[in-house]
Amino acid sequence: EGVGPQEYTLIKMRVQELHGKLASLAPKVVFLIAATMRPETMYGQTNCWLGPDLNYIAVEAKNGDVYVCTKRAARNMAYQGMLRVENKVLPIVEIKGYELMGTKLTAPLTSYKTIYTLPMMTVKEDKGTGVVTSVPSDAPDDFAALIDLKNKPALREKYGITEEMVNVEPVPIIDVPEFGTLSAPSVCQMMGIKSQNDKEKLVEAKEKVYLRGFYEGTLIIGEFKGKKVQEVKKAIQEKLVKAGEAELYQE
Ligand code: A2H
Repeated sequence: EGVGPQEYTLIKMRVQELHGKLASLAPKVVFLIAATMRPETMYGQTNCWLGPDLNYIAVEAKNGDVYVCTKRAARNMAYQGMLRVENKVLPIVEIKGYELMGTKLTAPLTSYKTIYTLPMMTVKEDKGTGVVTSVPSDAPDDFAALIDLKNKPALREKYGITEEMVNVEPVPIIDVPEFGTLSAPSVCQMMGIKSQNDKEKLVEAKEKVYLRGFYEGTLIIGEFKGKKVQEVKKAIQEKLVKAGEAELYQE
């Protein structure tokens, strides 16, 4: 980890229907809050990752909406003035990741009208919000975890995930010299990565794709089509924040 605070863009993924423990929150609007370093990739979101065994809480945001994230993230949000009760965390619901699997979400910028929450074993409790948006076109971790769920019926069954929920494909959003428009899938293929268990290779793949995507990538979709990622990252972040679809967060 680097020195000093890390800034994340928090992406608000709206829960379409409130079931189970979330049902008691109606008529409030509930969001899973994903932390990303790559707001410019939100055009390619295909699903949302939660750690099945992590603990999540629901808390009230400034405007009365409900945010779902880890307790640790909620505490940071409270200190950053993002929650209704400042400097304090008052969970209105406590819930395990596995209880939220298969939740239908509406996420900004992606062409998928509905995306689903799915399990990823490597989601860390002590980073970001514990909610990770999945962009398999540009994130090797996301691509590997998605192919695992597609290839392993037993893994899907364990968490009540249907084939329909994983019936998504990486969306070409950024062109990277040599890697093409689906850089994570191509690098995973070149390196023989077949699962999220290929941990060492994934670290290497992630570095390659991340650096090249950021410094040499060009967007091929949306209003900033044809522009370099580096030049538009900030503009896309600001646009999401202005639209009420994202917030800035530090840790
Ligand atoms: B990134 P850094 Cl397209 N556990 O977002 C595991 N991973 C987490 C996490 C957690 N609790 N919270 C955030 N992340 C992921 C997009 C993306 C990301 C792309 C490419 C690379 C990439 C879509 N997933 O990150 O160590 C999130 O995935 C590679 C660095 O704090 C977040 O950004 O820099 C990134 O890790 C933050 O990791």
